[in-house]
Amino acid sequence: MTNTPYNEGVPRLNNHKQIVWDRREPNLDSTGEIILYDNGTLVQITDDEVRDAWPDINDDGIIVWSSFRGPEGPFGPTADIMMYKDGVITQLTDDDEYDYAPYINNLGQCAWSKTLGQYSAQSEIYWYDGTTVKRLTYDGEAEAKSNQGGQLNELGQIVWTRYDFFVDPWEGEIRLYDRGQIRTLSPPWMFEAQLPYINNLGDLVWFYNDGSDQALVLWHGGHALHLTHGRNSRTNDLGHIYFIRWQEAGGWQAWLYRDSTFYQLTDDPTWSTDGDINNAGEVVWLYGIYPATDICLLQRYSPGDLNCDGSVDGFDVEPFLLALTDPHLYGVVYPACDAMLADVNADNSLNGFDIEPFVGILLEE
Ligand SMILES: [Ca+2]
Ligand SMILES: [Ca+2]
Ligand SMILES: [Ca+2]
Ligand SMILES: [Ca+2]
Repeated sequence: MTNTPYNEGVPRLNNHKQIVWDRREPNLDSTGEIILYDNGTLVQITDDEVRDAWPDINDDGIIVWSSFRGPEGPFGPTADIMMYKDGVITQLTDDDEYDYAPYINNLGQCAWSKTLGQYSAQSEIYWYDGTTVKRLTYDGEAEAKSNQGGQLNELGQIVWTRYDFFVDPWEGEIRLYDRGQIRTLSPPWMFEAQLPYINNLGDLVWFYNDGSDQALVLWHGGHALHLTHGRNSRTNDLGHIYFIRWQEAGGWQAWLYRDSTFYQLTDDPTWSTDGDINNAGEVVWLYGIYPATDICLLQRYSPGDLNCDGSVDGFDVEPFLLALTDPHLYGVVYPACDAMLADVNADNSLNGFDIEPFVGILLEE
């Protein structure tokens, strides 16, 4: 996606292959701008002297991020949550605390963390219901727990990590807000459980420290299932999971779990780290070692692109008919493609019902 001298930040991806990230001059923390990749074009959303960081985007193209525009705090300028919608930037928070790392769902609701400056180890989850900003957690100054990484799905469920940095070693647990109640999902023996992500089925992924490595957990149907070694996972609504794993040769590498199979996406000395996955099975991630980082995108051919040349047009008619009538022969003729790209109506079978929607795509072109 990029090959620049800039320090590109962690990318986030929506279901329309729009991607956002923050871009900084190498080794210069005081600035940063929000970049949007939209249908082949890079758009710079912000242009000011403050640092803009950690953007997220929903399917309506609404972008949220942290802007370090507030009064000076113990760690430099404090941050507020910004929202970009229909070309207009508005501010969701306006105070002298650190509001950081917002997430936005397709209902336009957001969740993020607010660090309470005077007690810098204390942070609480805040969320925006589309109209007003609300505080979700409050552990109090005496407790001073650190609630971080708030993220929410379209069922009104919010997840985050509740850290305790006042014990040594520190502890972390996975918290879920659901229908007015907050509970802990990770059992006490799951040491340093952190970074939960919930999809629109109510399934979660997170990881914990199992003593020798980082163990990836899938929470499904009220049960925690140990998946593999890895961390920093995200899942789409089909249960596909992006995660990273440390390997002796090469360091951090990108992995994909899809339909009960693990795929290693990268295998080279350049690190692949945090990323995102959408419902088309496309993946973006950060590639490189700070500050020389770039963005990678794993694209997929779209339904109807039966000759796998990146577009759906008249050249796809013949291979489409071959895929319908003889998928085996299709696989011989087009070994690098997939006959299931002819499943245009997405019902997992190849038959006459795919013809009309296929013609529909051709007429749109
Ligand atoms: Ca800026
Ligand atoms: Ca603030
Ligand atoms: Ca094609
Ligand atoms: Ca079909």
